[in-house]
Amino acid sequence: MVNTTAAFLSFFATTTAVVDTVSNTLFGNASDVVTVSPPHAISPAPFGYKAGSAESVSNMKDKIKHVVWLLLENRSFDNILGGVHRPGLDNPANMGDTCNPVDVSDPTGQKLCTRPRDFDSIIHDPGHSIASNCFQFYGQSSPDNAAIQSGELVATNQGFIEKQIQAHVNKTGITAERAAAEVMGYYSEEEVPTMAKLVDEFLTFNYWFSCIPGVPHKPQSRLRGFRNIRRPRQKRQGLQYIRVAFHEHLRGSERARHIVAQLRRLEQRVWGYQLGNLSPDALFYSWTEKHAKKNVVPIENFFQDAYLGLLPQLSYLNPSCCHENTNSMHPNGNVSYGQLFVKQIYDAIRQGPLWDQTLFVLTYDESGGFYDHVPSPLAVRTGINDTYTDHTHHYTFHFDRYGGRTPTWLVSPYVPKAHIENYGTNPVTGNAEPYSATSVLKTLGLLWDIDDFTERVENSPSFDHLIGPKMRTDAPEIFPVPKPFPNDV
Ligand SMILES: *[C@@H]1O[C@H](CO)[C@@H](O)[C@H](O)[C@H]1NC(C)=O
Ligand SMILES: *[C@@H]1O[C@H](CO)[C@@H](O)[C@H](O)[C@H]1NC(C)=O
Ligand SMILES: *[C@@H]1O[C@H](CO)[C@@H](O)[C@H](O)[C@H]1NC(C)=O
Ligand SMILES: *[C@@H]1O[C@H](CO)[C@@H](O)[C@H](O)[C@H]1NC(C)=O
Ligand SMILES: CC(=O)N[C@H]1CO[C@H](CO)[C@@H](O)[C@@H]1O
Repeated sequence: MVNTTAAFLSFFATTTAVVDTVSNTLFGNASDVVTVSPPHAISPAPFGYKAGSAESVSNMKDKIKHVVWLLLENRSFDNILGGVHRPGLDNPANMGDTCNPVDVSDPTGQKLCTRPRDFDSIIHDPGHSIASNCFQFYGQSSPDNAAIQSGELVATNQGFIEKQIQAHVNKTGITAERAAAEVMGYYSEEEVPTMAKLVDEFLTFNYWFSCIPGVPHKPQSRLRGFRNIRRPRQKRQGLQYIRVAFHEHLRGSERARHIVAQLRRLEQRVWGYQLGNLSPDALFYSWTEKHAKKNVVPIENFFQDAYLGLLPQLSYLNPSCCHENTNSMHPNGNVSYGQLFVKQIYDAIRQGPLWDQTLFVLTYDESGGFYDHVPSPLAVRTGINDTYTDHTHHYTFHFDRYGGRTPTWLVSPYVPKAHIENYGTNPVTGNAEPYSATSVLKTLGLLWDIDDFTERVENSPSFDHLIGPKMRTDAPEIFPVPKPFPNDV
């Protein structure tokens, strides 16, 4: 098992003040940039509840009867919220712009920096396999795992530009500057009004990391349709563990039967929407296909049930994904389309009769190869024998560190207005621990008496204590309509 104390110490070591003087920037004047991440401390409890305590859980059980979980795709915190000026956000708007070298082996050479860029649609999908993420974080595709765990090798997030150049410049003929702008750029406040509104009105997590760095499978498999692909066992580690319950590989075990039985008690229903040959995430596993297919319904049922007050306990919403005209924000999907989807979901819950009993959780599955200035910390290993090997790069990943930082929100009349949440509390060690998708599972477990799925979930901070005792009555009735915007040329 990972020694979590060492893990956190090494993380702190990577995030203390780093002064990066840049003389050779191609765009922006991000010279003399100072990257200072705030200390990653446990946020004070806004209502005085201790996370996971009987009092806090009982309050949450009293207030929250329905959870709506929307998982957008493949964007980093800095990419989406980089230009949003609100106190407390650990982003370029507050901390200053930061840079990456064009060539990681030449750190004193040319650098390009973060700055607002207009890309409603990113056409050149950044690399986000495990090996790509290794390169982006450590400047090498096969970093020394032992050195990472001991703290000798720390993530510096310097390889994003070079990775994007490698992936797209020769292939498409775009300039290196353009490739850099795609991964280093962020949206201006005017371009992400829906996301800024969420920050102003509800609760934003500053340090929410994806469960694993990258995707342990070939992205191409998605294009061939997941249903016919034998899923790598490791896939379950990185994404929403809720899928684990339906995972065929677990079906034989006693523990799995127990978990599935518990979930079925919840009459769980999952909404998805089918686009082209892609099936909704919820149908990735043949267990769902065989036993719970009726629970996967078109997205219009969600709007109907939200407005009519018919929501089930858990709604898991699948946006459309991964190419033009889709709304998950995954490249090439337009950010404005994704924002409109978020607005529609908010409005439906807000206007419906269950608003005062509902918690809307908005997360991204991973950071998708977009730059973020906050290095990803080490994490409790998911299971003693869990590994994934990338044979091309001769790298074996042990599921013992988090992936990129992603934006995440809690939306409910019971969360504090305009609250920025930093670190939570690891329920096993009592130490500061970043939030992750496993925090959703931990919290749902407390809400509905479901066992922890894995050791990672056991060690994940819950967010029950962020649900207050009193309902807010001034939450906006509807959200503003976002606008499409042109791409930078
Ligand atoms: C950068 O600074 C130089 C000199 O101060 C100025 O001439 C130039 O316009 C600036 N560039 C940008 C993009 O702000
Ligand atoms: C791109 O092409 C140039 C010129 O042929 C070559 O030197 C370079 O290695 C190529 N880069 C990549 C990432 O393939
Ligand atoms: C891990 O793998 C070893 C060697 O194959 C095996 O003996 C052990 O039972 C496994 N442990 C778990 C928890 O699966
Ligand atoms: C998405 O945004 C881009 C950039 O503004 C635009 O060119 C494109 O037409 C939009 N729509 C689609 C379907 O990609
Ligand atoms: C974590 C994750 O898997 N995210 C998605 C990022 O994008 C690729 C496709 O490019 C998807 O396969 C992933 O599901």
